[in-house]
Amino acid sequence: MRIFIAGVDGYLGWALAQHLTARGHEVAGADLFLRRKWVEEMGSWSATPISGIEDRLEGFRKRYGKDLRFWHGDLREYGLVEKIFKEFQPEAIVHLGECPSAPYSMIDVHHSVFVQTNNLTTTFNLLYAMHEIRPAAHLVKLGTMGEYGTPDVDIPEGFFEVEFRGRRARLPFPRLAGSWYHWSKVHGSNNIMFACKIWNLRASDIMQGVVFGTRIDGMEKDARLLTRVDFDQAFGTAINRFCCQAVIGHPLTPFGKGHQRRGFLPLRDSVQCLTLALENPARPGEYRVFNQFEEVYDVTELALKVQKVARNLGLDAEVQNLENPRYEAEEHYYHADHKHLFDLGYRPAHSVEAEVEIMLRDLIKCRERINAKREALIPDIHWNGSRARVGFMEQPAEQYAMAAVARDSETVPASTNGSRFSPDRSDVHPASNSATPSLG
Ligand code: USQ
Repeated sequence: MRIFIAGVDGYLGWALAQHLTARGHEVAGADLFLRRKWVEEMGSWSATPISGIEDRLEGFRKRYGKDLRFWHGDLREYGLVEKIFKEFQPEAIVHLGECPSAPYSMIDVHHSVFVQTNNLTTTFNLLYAMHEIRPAAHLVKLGTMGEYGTPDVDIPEGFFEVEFRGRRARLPFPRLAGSWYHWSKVHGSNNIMFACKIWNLRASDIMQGVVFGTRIDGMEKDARLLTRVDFDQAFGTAINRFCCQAVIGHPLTPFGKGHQRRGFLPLRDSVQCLTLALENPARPGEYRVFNQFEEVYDVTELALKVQKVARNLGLDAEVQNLENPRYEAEEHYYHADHKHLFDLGYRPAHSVEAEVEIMLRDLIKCRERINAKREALIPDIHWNGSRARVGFMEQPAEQYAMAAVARDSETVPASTNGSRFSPDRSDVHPASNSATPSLG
C-alpha cells in the first residue's frame, strides 16, 4: 500500500515509517522539523542523539533497500499537500503532523493560537486533498484519549447509545478535553466526521493514550534509525520522563496527588495498532473511532514501577511529587473501552516492566545528554498562563501510593469512587500563581 505520513520526522512518524516499510508498504512522508524547534524552545533536546534528515534517509535506504520519499515543507500550505497527493497518489494517509503538547498549547495566546490553527489547518488540507485528488484513500488520524477528559462514567469508543425524552440515538460521546491542545484534537475529530459524511471519505480516528518507549525492533541496528525520546515538561510524556529521571538520579515526579489515571501503550504497540488500522481500512463514508491503549494506570503506580525496575538495574531514584502545574483531576474514576483494536488482532508485545527495562538500558547510554538538560525536567508552564517553576511537595509519594492501593482494592460504584471535573472540588488542582522554589 502507498502510505503518506504527515509528520514523518517525529517520535511516532519515524518509527512507523520503518515498521510499515519492513512490512512491504511503500512509504513517503513530509515534515517541517517543528518538533525539533519546539523542544529546543523548551530548553531541551532528545535524550537519544537523533540524526538530521539527510542522514536518517541514508540510514533508512541502507537498512530497507529502498528510499523513503520525503518532502520538506509546511502542510498548512495547501499547494504543498496538493503537490504531494498528485505526485505520490497515496492509498492511505497517516496524520501525525500536529503539535502534540498540552503544556505547549497553554503557554500564552500565541502558542494556543498556533497549536489550534496548525492542527486544524493541516487536517483541513489533508481532508480537502483527499476529497479533490484521492477520494478513495483512507485517513488514519491521530486523536487522543484526552479528547474525552475524565468523565465520571465509562468512556466508549467514540459513540454511545443515548435515550432522551423517549427517543434513542447513537451519538458522539461528549468531549471534555483538558488543554487547548486536546481541544484542537476534538475540533479536528468533528471536522473529519463531517467530511466523511458529506464527501463519502473513509477515516479512522485513533484516540491514543500516552505513548512510552525508546524504540521499536530493528532501530538499534543503526544509530541513524533511532527515534527521538523527549523528557522536557512539554514534549516528554510521563513514563519517558520517569525513565530519564531515573537514569540521572533525579526524583521521579508524579504531579500533585499523583492519582491521575490514563491509558498507556508502548511505542512498539502504537505502531502495531496504527498498522492494524491501515491494513483493515474503514469503509467509504465511514468515520470510526478506536481507543488505542494497552492498559490504564495511575501515575504514581507507574512511577513506583519505574523505580522498582531501576533499582534492579542498580539505579537509585526516589519518587517525589511535584506541585501540579496543570488544571486536572488528580483522583478520579476512569474506565475506557478499548476493544476494537484487540478485535483486529492487537497483542501487547511486553509487560510495562519489560518495556521499562529496555528503556532504562537504552537511556543509561544517554545519561550525559539528559543530565545536560536536567533543568528542563521541572515544569513552569501553568494552566492559568503564568510561568513559575513548581516545587516538590512534602508528603512522600509512598503515602499516596498506599492510598492508591487501598482505593483500588475497594469495589465502589463509579458514582462514589469517581470525581467530576469541577473547579469547586478540592481534588481538582487549579493552576497556581505562586512561585515555589524548586528543590530539583
Ligand atoms: N504527569 C505527571 N508527572 C510528569 C508528567 C506527567 O504526573 O512528570 C501526569 C500529568 O499531570 C497527566 C498525566 O501524567 O495527568 C499524563 O501526562 P503526559 O504529559 O504524559 O501526557 P499528556 O499531557 O496527557 O499528553 C500526552 C501526549 C499527547 C497525547 C496524550 C494522550 O503528549 O500528545 O495526546 O498524552 S492522553 O493523555 O491519553 O490524552
